[in-house]
Amino acid sequence: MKKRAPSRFPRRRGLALALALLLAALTMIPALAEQEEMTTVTDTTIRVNQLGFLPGAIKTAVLPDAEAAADSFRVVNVQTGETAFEGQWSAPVDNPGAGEVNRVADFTALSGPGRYRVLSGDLASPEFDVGEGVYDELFTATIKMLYLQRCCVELDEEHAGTYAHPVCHSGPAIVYGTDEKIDVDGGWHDAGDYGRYIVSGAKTVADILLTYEAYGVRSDAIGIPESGDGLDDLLQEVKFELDWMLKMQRADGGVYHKVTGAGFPGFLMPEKEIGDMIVSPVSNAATGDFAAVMAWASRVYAADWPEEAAHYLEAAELAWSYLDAHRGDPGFKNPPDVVTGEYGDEHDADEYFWAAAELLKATGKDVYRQAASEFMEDGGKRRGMGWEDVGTYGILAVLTDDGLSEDDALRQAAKAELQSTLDDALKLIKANPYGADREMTYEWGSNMGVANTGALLTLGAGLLGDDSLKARAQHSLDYLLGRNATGYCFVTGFGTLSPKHPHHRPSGARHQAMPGMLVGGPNNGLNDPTAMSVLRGKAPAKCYVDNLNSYSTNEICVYWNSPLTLLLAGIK
Ligand code: G3I
Ligand code: 9MR
Ligand code: ZN
Repeated sequence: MKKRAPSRFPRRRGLALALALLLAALTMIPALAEQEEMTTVTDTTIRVNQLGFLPGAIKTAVLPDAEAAADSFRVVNVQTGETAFEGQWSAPVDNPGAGEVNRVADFTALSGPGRYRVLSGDLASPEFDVGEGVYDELFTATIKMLYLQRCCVELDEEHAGTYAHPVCHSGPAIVYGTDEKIDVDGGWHDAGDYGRYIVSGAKTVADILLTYEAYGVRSDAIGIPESGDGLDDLLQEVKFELDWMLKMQRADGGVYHKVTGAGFPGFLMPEKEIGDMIVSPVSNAATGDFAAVMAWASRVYAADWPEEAAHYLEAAELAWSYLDAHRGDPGFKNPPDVVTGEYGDEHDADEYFWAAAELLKATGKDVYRQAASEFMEDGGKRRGMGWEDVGTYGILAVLTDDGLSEDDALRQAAKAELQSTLDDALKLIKANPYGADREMTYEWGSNMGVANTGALLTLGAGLLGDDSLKARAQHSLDYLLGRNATGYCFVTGFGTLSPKHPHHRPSGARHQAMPGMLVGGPNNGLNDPTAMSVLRGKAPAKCYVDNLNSYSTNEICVYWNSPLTLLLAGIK
């Protein structure tokens, strides 16, 4: 405790001073009201990560219009009113993707816990926190979201609240073009629609397995029905998807691409979509992704679920034998009368590479080592951690394979590839004041790309022995949580300004956004009628609209959430 300084004023003067202060405080009330007003998030508001920062993190805010504020800025503690940090804005930086000239405020040195905002002239940022645990609630919510997307089971009130629903989409599904009906119950609804797709599910599984393996994250308190049973909730949730994936495998090892209705339903709760479920044909991409995540899971689940683990490995090897016999098959195309998500992919060398790398890591067999080497060039270098390009997952598998020595040629090639992937991303991040690794193109689901890059930076820090990479991942997170050209924190239910009308059927049906979902974000392809009508002419980084109908900017997906989960785990 600080000692109170003796008063420099005699009593009477003390009273006069108190009165004067009171008067001053009263006259300040309009100023305070004004201050409240100016903090409403508008296009000129200072952009900042609306959740905040861990004490040791790089901390920055961005001024969208370089001309709009004074040269200096203050970071004020909103509870005490004290200025906790003062600094100068950077020189103006061109930001063509946003159509802006920005300035950056760096207040990394501020590390004391508290709730703050950045002020400059008559501009302010939203409030944010500095402290341990600022991302804990968000982390849990991003995983809980997967539970809320579970299909073919009842979600009860206790665990799903507003989004509780009876069993949906359950029962035999028709294998396209045949009379055969098969049981494919289980798995997560992909996104705002209720389809269940192998390639996007595999990407989600990969990110959660990475969260578990790379960072040792364990939780028995996600708030799913299995919580509290002593087994890990991340693995429980992923197992729900894996066990569905197993049902999507044909006897010859090939894996069906997806199971969906013939088209997309309206904004109904899932149990109200009652048309036939159709299993679309096998694809190499689905089979490769399947082989990769099953081989991976066989290692991770061996301790707690040995029987399942053995089954996963068997399924992975069977999938590989299918792939081996089907080299060169064309990529998946929607059958003429199925119009749900296509997830078409003409290049399968990356799926072959990832599958071979995971199978090698799980079994050590020479046949997979040869295949991994064979597909390294065409597949390993097809960078990506998405539904389409997955080379980077294979690279990560090779780099963490204890069976390969440090100087193994495959490992050396993987290391060089990871280094150059990250170098390229960092160049883009450094050139963009908002920290997205984007220039003039923001693709459908660009937020996944940003989250992937942040997640890869944190993983790269460990794998390449460079701690500075982890610190830089903060830029990706800041972008997603509010320091961007739209001013939105892109996760529903979090931050000061977040999407209220995501393209997500349960949210639409209940007229309330389900929390913890990362929306797709800016997409200057303007790939839906709403985007076309309201975003035309906007700068690429501003092509986002919080509108239920804008599926190309405001949809949500399990595989957009999962890299955010991974990024959050890596930043801690
Ligand atoms: O391949 C081109 C590339 O050459 C080009 O440089 C780039 C420029 O934007 O575009 C690339 O194609 C894009 C493709 O994704 C691959 O990234 C298309 O423009 C883009 O329209 C396409 O978007 C996909 C969208 O489905 C439409 O097919 C999204 O990635 C994908 O996330 C989304 O997935 C949907 C499912 O179909 C259904 N469920 C919801 C889900 C999310 O909206
Ligand atoms: O709701 C669908 C969304 O999940 C998909 O990502 C998107 C693109 O395939 O399509 C949405 O469905 C729209 C359909 O394509 C066109 N008619 C309006 C549908 C939205 O309600
Ligand atoms: Zn369902």
